[in-house]
Amino acid sequence: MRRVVCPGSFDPVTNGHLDIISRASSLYDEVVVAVLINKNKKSLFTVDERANMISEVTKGYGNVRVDKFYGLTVDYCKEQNIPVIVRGLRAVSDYEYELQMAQMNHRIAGIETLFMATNPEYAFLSSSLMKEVVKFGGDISGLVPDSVRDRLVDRLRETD
Ligand code: COD
Repeated sequence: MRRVVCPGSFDPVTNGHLDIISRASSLYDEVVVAVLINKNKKSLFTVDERANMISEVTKGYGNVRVDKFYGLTVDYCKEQNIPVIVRGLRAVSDYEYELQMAQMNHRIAGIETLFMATNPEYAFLSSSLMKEVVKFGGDISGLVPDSVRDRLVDRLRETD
């Protein structure tokens, strides 16, 4: 069975993330979306909330599973016996960091990275921009699933 890991912060999941997940799901038998448990980074949503939102919006795909992990992505890949990581590349600015991570991951664990060119329709999306736009009252409809948009609005209102 051919499996791939799609790791990330997903705080929260956007239509850009979903585009990569959906395209990976047509290439592989199983896509594991792995949400990083990062104790040092302050996130808007808890890791469980982020994972639940992804599960909800990917439930239509028969071959997407959501999990959480702590530590190195390559250790998670080894533990799950998955040899490939998929990453989306939005722009040249993503490239340097992604290349460095891919080369390190290959060097220390032999894990391959598959880069997917982002769909231009979503190339400008990032979770942090979504939060900033909502915080100041902007409309992000069509850029994240509606259920995620509503949760983002509620959460940012609560924390205002
Ligand atoms: N369109 C398409 N793809 C997108 C878009 C978009 N608009 N936005 C984001 N993506 C892609 C990203 O390129 C990435 O592939 C994925 O979606 C997840 O993105 P984020 O921003 O939610 O997640 P990141 O980039 O913060 O995740 C970083 C990791 C958690 C993967 C990384 O920090 C990591 O592996 N950490 C664990 C420790 C480790 O192993 N470090 C690396 C050592 S070499």
